[in-house]
Parts: sequence; C-alpha cells; structure tokens
Amino acid sequence: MLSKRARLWLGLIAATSLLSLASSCTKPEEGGNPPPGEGGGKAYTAKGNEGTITGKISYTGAAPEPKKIDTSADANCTSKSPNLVTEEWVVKDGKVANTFVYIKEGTLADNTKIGDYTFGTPKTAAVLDQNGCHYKPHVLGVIVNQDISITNSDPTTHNIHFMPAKNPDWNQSQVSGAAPLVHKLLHAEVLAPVKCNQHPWMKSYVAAMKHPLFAVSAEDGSFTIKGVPPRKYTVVAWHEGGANGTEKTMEVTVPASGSATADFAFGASAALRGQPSSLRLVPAIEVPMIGKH
Ligand SMILES: [Cu+2]
Repeated sequence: MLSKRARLWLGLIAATSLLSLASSCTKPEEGGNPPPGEGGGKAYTAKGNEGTITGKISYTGAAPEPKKIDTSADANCTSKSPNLVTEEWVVKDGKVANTFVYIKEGTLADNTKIGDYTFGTPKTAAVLDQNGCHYKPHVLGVIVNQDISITNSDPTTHNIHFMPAKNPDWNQSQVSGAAPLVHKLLHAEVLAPVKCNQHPWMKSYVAAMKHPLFAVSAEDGSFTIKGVPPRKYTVVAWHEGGANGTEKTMEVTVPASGSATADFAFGASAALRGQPSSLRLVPAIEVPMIGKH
C-alpha cells in the first residue's frame, strides 16, 4: 500500500501533468483581442519604465548529435553546402540555439491584459533566406501582418511551403536569381513549420505574434526580450525537439525599468532547472505538444 505522503505526491504529479497538457494546447491568441487585420486592439504606449527578460537555454545531459544530410539529389546543394547537417538540436557547450521564447500572457498594472494591445506592425520586412540549401534563420519570429521577404541565394530552385495551422497553406516555387517573394501571416501562430518541397531536409519555423515580446536563443543559448511592461508574465520557451515540439513555461516578474532572468533547460534529464521557486518541489515534466499548433 502506498503511504498517505506517496499518494499525495502522485496526486500532485498527476495534477501538474494535466495542467501542463492543458497549457501546452491553449491557443496563443486566447484571452486577447484579434490581432491587427482582424479588428486589432488598443495601441500600447510605452511608459518609459519597461524592463527586459534575459536568460539562457541549456540542454541537460548529452544532446543529440547533428547528422550529416545526404544532398546528392541536388548537385548544386552538395557543391555549395558539402557539410550540411541536421538542425533539430543546435547545442554548443550545453547551450541551445533556435529556441523561441515569448510572453504568453500577463495582466498589466491597470488590469488590462498584454494580449489586448497592439504594438504596431514593423514596416521593415523580416527576411527568410534560402542559402546553402538550408534556411537562415532556422527559427524566425514576426509580427502578425508583417512582410516576410523570402530570398533565394542559391544556384538552384527552391519551393517554399508554409504549413501553418491557423493561417492558409502557402506554397511557392522560386528559381535561382528570382526576386524575393513576400508573404505574411494574418493570424497569430506559434509556430508554423516551413518546408522546401524540392529539398526534403530543409525546414524552418516561423512564429507570428501579436506583440514584439519574443526572442530566439542565439548559439550561446542566450536571449533578451526588451520593452517589457513591468508585471508578472507567463513566459514560454518553445523548441522543435520532440514529436511536435516541446514547450516549457515559467512565471516571470519584470520589475519597473529592471531585468528579470528566465533560464530554461531542455533534455531528458532536465529536472527542476528553469522552474519558478514556488514550483521547486514539483518534479519537472517534459511535455510533448499534442497535435499540430
Ligand atoms: Cu530547397
């Protein structure tokens, strides 16, 4: 028979698993108004006391090794990128690149929600380059309605294929030397997979956000989210690893004109790290995302 204490623990673990599952499947725009282009919201005005969230993304344990990609189906790819490797996990000295970190939700001082605001759409296009038969960057965050300029820097034809869940499927061929293609995502979505129909190994992920409070971890695992109104937030770190990607969430409080730290850890044995202090007694559970987001 299990002791009363053990039963309590099991209950707690089960409840946490259910909560994590529920939170991993909520819609990104839930709790907020439709993004710009769908009715908008009130414009956020900077107060001058915004802060930052900085952190590092680590991999606990031995990270999966990148595998060499067989590019022999296209000699142009082989000659330009003879040593192409998989980018599912880009880990250097235990630090993870290409993690998309964003503020999911939070209530501001005046009881409004961060998701109720619009932050304007940048006039500058975000660039997704096909270069050496892989995408640069591998993970890209844009604002809803922002232009995404898709360039082909290769001596071969690519076929870029956005396969979002909340935006229309978009599939365009682009020959070498062609003018950039321009695409935009009209609905918030974290994150839409992008593939090349010519080169099956080519894959990237694009997030369309209502607000600019996001960042992608660099090669040293670091990220910085600037311009954050002071308040407590749910911050999510999303990584493509796992069957359909894996996300970790953390409560983070940003002080006025100050900085908050949010370190996340992925990996099979990523226990307890990257958890808020109030949850330190609860075992960390890696939750594979269910379904397509
Ligand atoms: Cu391609």
